[in-house]
This record gives sequence, C-alpha cells and structure tokens, in this order.
Amino acid sequence: MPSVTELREIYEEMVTARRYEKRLQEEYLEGKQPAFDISAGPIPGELHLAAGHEASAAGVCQHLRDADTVTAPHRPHHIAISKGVDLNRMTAEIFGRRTGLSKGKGGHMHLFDPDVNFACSGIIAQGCPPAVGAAMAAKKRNTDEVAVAFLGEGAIDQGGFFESLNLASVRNLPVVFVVEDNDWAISMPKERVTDVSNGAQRAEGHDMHGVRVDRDDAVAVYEAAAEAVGRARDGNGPTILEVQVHRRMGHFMGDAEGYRPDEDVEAAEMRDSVERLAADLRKHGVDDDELTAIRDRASARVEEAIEFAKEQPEPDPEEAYEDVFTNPPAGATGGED
Ligand SMILES: Cc1ncc(C[n+]2csc(CCOP(=O)(O)OP(=O)(O)O)c2C)c(N)n1
Repeated sequence: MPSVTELREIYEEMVTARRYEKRLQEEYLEGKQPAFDISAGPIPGELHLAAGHEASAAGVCQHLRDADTVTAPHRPHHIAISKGVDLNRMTAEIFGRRTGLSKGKGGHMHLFDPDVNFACSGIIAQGCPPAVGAAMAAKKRNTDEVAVAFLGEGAIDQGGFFESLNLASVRNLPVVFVVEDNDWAISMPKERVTDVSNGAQRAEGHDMHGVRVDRDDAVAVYEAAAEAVGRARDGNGPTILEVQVHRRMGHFMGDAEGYRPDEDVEAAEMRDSVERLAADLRKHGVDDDELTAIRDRASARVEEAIEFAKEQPEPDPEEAYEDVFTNPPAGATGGED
C-alpha cells in the first residue's frame, strides 16, 4: 500500500497530466476549426490524448528512478509526466519549437529525454525492443536498473512484442511490459481482434509472470507494479502487467467517434481514476483544501510550461536536414550507382 505521501504524489502527477492535456486540447483547437485543418494552429499534426489512462503511468512510475528506462507509445504525455520528463521542453516540442526535446522536429509522438531515459514512438509496440535492449544493457553493466515498455492492448499482437517477450524471458531481463487496455485500437474494439481478454495471459507462453489489474485504480496499479518492478530489480525477470484504463476521448483530436456507442463513452466518464484517488485521499485524512492546493500547483506548472513553449523560437528552416536521416545523406555528392 502506498504511503499517504506517495498517494499525494501520485494524485499530483495524475492531476497534472489531466490538466496538461485539457490545456493542450484548447491550444490544439485554435485555428483548426470550423473545417478541421490538421496543419493549422500552434500545435500542427496529430494529437493523441491520454485522459483516463493516468492511473497506470502514475502507479508504475512511482517505483522508477531517473536511471530506469521507459518507452511509451503514441499516447505518451501521462507517462512522460510520471517519468519526470522536463515539462517545459516537452511542451516546446509539442508546439514544434527549436528548444523542444527533439528541436521541434518530432512533435508529440517523438519525445526523447535522455536525462530521465524516456523515449516514445508513433509506431505501435516499437518501444518493446528498445526497452529489452536497455534491460539487457542494465544487466550486463551489473546495475539494478529496470526498463518499462508501455503499449496499448491494440499493439500486443505485433511481432515485435512477441520477440521482445521471448528475449526478455530467455535472458531473464529486468523489464516490465505495461499494457494499457482501453478496449479500443482506434475504432477497433478488442473483442473483434482477440479471444484472450486478459492480455497478461500471453506471459504464460513465455514462462514469465503476467498480471492484470482489472480496474482503473492507481493504488491497485501501484501494488501490482511494486511486485513487477521489484522482481525485475531483484534479478528475477520480466513481467507483463496489463492495466484496465478508459479512453475518455477520441483516438486522436478530431476523431468524431461515430463507431463508439454512447454507453461506452459514458462508462469511461463514470470511472474516473482521478476522482477515485481523491476519494481515497479524503479517507486518509487529506482535506479538500489540500487537494485544492495540489490541483492549483499542478495548474500553475502546466501554465508555466505552455507559456514557456509559446515564447520559444521556431526552428530555422535551414536546420531541417540536421539530426535526421536523409537520402542521399546530407553533403553527399553522388555515388557510382
Ligand atoms: C506498426 C503500426 N501499425 C499501425 C499503426 C497505426 N495505429 C496508430 S494507433 C493504432 C491503434 C493503437 O491502439 P492501442 O495500442 O490499443 O493504443 P491506444 O491508441 O488505444 O492507446 C494503430 C493501429 C501504427 N502506428 N503502427
């Protein structure tokens, strides 16, 4: 069971992530309407929000240190916040600014912060092999560092996931695969793609541990993650930890969600893990004034990051081909064939 201090920290991270995304949503919509123009406004491109997923990241990352590695998928903000990614530089990246984490060239699905060993990618399940690599490196260096790969339930039939499970298992690596099960992969409901409703069962085929937290509850996640991360840190191998979460919004901003029954959206809204944790904190004697103070602190941090991002310079067009692969390579004068 987390201490009350830890519960407060988890709550603050979850509130920060929820507030952050609310503000991103507002900024994102600027200039994009009435006809949805994805290239317009201060945040061009796609935006995948994670409202309803916060409990999984906050509960897991409470057990992690800066030196531990985390990889995240295309819905990364809550995970980045819980891992301690620099919020100002992350926001500058999302706004496409030169001082962003990837110099404004990656956008919201390509956030890299080597200071806290965080990376994400828009290619689903792509974070699994690098997490296994980081775990292998940690083991070879004789550290007790661990790696955690976050992915969605829609990504767990990808080949890279199975290859990662196999290598993690056969080498007994310190890695945890955290599957955020929100029941949807864009417009595809989970029951249409798999008969295995408990994704953690895939661990059995690889002779490793698997556990599913079937409620969107930061405390339950914290407890399951304590075991999974502890097992990895103690040299006892990998785990699949699947967590039931709820996608409170569309797959991406601008998704009209015509495929999704109203009851499903309403159910997601009813099961709010942030409110659930606030209720837990009240039971532990944390009063409303303190909860308000936590929320105010989170809001102030978010506003500071948004303001910071807006003040940052745009990248110089001449830098477009720096730090990226080019074909032919920049400066090449041509070859034989
Ligand atoms: C290899 C690959 N195939 C297809 C896509 C397109 N795609 C983007 S998100 C997504 C669904 C992801 O669902 P899930 O993993 O459950 O995550 P969620 O979006 O629900 O958080 C797909 C198929 C992709 N990004 N990468």
